[in-house]
Amino acid sequence: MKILLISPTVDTEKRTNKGLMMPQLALYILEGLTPPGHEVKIIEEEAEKINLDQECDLVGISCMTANAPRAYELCKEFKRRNKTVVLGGVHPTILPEEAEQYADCVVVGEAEGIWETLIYDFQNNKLKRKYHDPMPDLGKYVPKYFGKSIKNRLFNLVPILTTRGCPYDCEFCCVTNLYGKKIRHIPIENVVRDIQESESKNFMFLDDNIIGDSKYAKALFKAIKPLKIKWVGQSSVSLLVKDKELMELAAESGCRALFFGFESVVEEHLKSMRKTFNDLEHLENAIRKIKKRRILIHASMVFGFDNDTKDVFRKTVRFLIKNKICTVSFNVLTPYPGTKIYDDLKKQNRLTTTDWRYYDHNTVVFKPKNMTPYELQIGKVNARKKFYSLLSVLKRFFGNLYNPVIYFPMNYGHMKQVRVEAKRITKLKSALFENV
Ligand code: B12
Ligand code: SF4
Repeated sequence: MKILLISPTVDTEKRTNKGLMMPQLALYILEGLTPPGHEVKIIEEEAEKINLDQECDLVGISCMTANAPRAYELCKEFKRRNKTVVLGGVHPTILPEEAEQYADCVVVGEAEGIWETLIYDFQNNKLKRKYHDPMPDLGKYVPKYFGKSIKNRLFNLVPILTTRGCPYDCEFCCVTNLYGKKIRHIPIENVVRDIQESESKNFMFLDDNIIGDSKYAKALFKAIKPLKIKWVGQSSVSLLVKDKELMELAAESGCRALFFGFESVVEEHLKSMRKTFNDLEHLENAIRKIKKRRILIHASMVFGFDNDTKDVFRKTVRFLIKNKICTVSFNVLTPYPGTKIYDDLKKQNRLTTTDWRYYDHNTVVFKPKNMTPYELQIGKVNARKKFYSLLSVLKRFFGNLYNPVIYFPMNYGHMKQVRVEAKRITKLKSALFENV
């Protein structure tokens, strides 16, 4: 049987160079779970065009919220060609009833423990409308050998996973809703096996918080240290610096950069968050400690919380430059379905669109409390512009001297993206911001 696995793009007019993208792990997991004897083809539409008429028996599409409209369009096209389509991923998991209107079958949650059964049922004409295993055995997680698909991709980074689930349940995030509050683990020996089999030396751990369970994380770091790899990942800043041994083990095991969700530098807001420090002084101390370990910091910031006023952009950029942060993602608060923020804003009649294409962390889709949607949008673009100005890149370099090989290409990439983003917002102005 021929199986086509697709990650749809958001904008079919735009293509990204595959060399700048990391392989979509979900599709490779599905390939790895596929029983022998089937032919699997993976298409990442952001980088390549899909031939809708190609020969295949089953189409599996993975989507998050922003590419859900395109995923639904693809469902229609393939069904018109008499193909059977299965939808899975973040968005169908949160809104399965919506996804069922377009696909023959919807997978809610994780594919481990389901995909093989689904294929068997399909071959025996018994495909169900919905599959869901609420607690799959993560020991079954088998990413397919990536082979040439990762060669010449972003820094040859291999995506890898060790845990699922997050206890924090932040009001703007759907992860706890997706994977549950309990942190579940992939056996460490499987992680070591996957690292060795990939034949790569560069890895990106996709866990929401690689140190969420510190006992497991310490054992993992000890086990991977002898493999002499370099890795980047996401972690909670407070958990990391509170545990000296953990931080040392992370650095010794090859950690080169960490992605931290700082989210805000507004102290009233920090106080309400459980996953970071509740004042700026502690956060600044933590940054210094992490840098001492020669770990680059990528911070994720979110604008648009109810306690954000118009000076939040200036304050945030000042904090990030002062602390010489390596790179930053500037996001706008996005009320993804399945989050508390979505329910609250919907009740308060503050959503300005439910066109999912715009639910991407980059586009304002609600009425903020202390500014207009356009002020929030342009404030975010300008904050990014300022942070990635040449002067700021040079100033911040002095706090990141230990890894120029990552520092400069990453900052250069963002500098180029700033112009693209400004153009996109000018284009969107009449569609999204004129009447709100
Ligand atoms: C790592 C990550 C990234 C990496 C992706 C690396 C890569 N190429 O693999 C990077 C940093 C590039 C990234 C970028 C973005 N991300 Co991201 N990302 C994540 C993160 C932390 C893990 C995703 C992941 O790969 N997990 C591992 C895989 C194996 O899990 P999975 O995708 O859920 O797949 C499993 C099941 O869902 C299911 N499944 C999935 N697809 C399918 C399909 C079929 C047919 C079937 C049967 C089953 C199935 O089976 C899989 C195995 O069990 C999640 C948070 C999370 N915990 O989910 C956010 C998350 C998915 N990202 C999010 C967002 C918004 C983005 C961006 C839009 C942000 C931005 N503005 O740039 C971009 C979009 C990039 C793009 N073009 O796709 C949001 C999505 C919210 C939403 N409702 O849409 C999340 C949930 C973060 C959050 N807390 O809000 N991301
Ligand atoms: S933002 Fe991070 S810490 Fe908060 S619920 Fe989502 S994954 Fe967990």
